[in-house]
Amino acid sequence: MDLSLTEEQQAIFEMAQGFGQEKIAPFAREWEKAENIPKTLWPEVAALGLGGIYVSEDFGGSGLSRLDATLVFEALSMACPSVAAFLSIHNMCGGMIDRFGSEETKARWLPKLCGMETIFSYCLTEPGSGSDAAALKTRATKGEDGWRLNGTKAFISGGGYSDAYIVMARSGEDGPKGISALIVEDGAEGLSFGGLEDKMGWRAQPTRQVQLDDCAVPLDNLLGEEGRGFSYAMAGLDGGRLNIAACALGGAQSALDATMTYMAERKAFGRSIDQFQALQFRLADMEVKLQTARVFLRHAAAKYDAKAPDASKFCAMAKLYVTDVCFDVANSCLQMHGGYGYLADYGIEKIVRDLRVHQILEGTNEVMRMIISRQMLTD
Ligand code: FAD
Ligand code: 2MC
Repeated sequence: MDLSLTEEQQAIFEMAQGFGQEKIAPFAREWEKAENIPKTLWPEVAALGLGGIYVSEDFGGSGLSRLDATLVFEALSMACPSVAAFLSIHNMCGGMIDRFGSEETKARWLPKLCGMETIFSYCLTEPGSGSDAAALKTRATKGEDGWRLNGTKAFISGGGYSDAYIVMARSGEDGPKGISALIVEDGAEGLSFGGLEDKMGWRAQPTRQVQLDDCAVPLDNLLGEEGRGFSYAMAGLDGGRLNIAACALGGAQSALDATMTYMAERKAFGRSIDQFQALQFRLADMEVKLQTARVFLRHAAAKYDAKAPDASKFCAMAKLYVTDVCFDVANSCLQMHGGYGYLADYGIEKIVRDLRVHQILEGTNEVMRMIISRQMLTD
């Protein structure tokens, strides 16, 4: 399989990288302090076609591949993993609507999603169920005049900030087959939010509980078919995991780039620290880690694009491998900065804090091992 980038893909990467360096990087720390990404950013993101990267062009998307999307998220994440990852969740929702929505659903939601007039969040996790997502308890009851939703979603990225939420809720029996996916608009009767979570990283984007108290949702806000919501949620996460891995890669690459510059300037024992072979070997190890992570991620994305039967397993493997390796690289970069790595001004500690959660969310890396080993034992 040839994984070298085409000219067009190279241009996509450079466009996203340039945008990130100009419009995100200079403000990343300010937004982290404010715990808010200004909404004025999103129309600019949408103007570049990044609001619906793999949504079909018929509905206002860019119609790009998942491999292309990994390039976008790697490049944007070099400016700020938290902002890039927030956009990746919105895009995951766009992919789910594009793939599973009826023509009416797509026509209703996708143009505004792609234009980022409607920012989407994804609500699967609950206070009592994270890894065991199919045990969710939020109830969706269908009446003649619409759905009523009752329950609480935990850790929602964009909770209280986004304009719409894809909520996985139980409309039927226990287990995965009793779950439906519904679109809940901000302002819906019975929708409220918990307080802002005080997090280690990903601080620029708000995380809150989403509370549904007899929340009124129109009948036609059902995504796809009743009872299929869990499969839609899992399918969404296959691609989401590629994106989350790509965001880890961009963060780690920017940490390594900054470390190379720093090592050439910092002196100890009469020479710049990049002259010590022990540290040169660490650089070599980090380069190998990032290059293998990149190739493996793009291979998994190509599998997804080709609809390969083992694509889910490869998405899980890429998420596990890339996020672990990238956290290690970022952490090593901090070490090679000495005490300065621990100071916010050098930018490395933020990357370490941001990347840590990539090993936890969109399925913990233990859950990734579960998906991989189950598939191995089935094959
Ligand atoms: P638990 O499921 O309670 O797991 C606890 C520990 O046990 C973990 O180490 C886990 O790997 C391990 N474990 C559990 N089961 C097994 C097993 N069978 N074998 C081995 N180990 C196991 N969710 C959303 O739906 N939408 C969002 O937008 C969202 N954003 C998030 C943003 C942040 C900053 C964070 C921290 C989380 C977010 N999440 C979101 C939730 C995230 O997906 C969950 O935290 C994650 O899936 C883990 O669930 P849990 O926290 O309940 O951990
Ligand atoms: N694509 C499509 N369908 C899938 C699928 C996939 N990748 N994976 C599973 N399914 C279907 C599966 O086919 C089955 O349907 P059917 O019986 O019709 O064949 C159904 O879903 C149930 O599958 P399982 O039997 O594998 O379900 P199980 O309860 O054992 O759970 C597990 C599987 C552990 C993989 C899942 O619960 C999981 O991924 N947990 C982690 C949760 C998670 O990733 N949360 C992330 C929240 S979002 C977030 O963190 C953000 C930051 C946005």
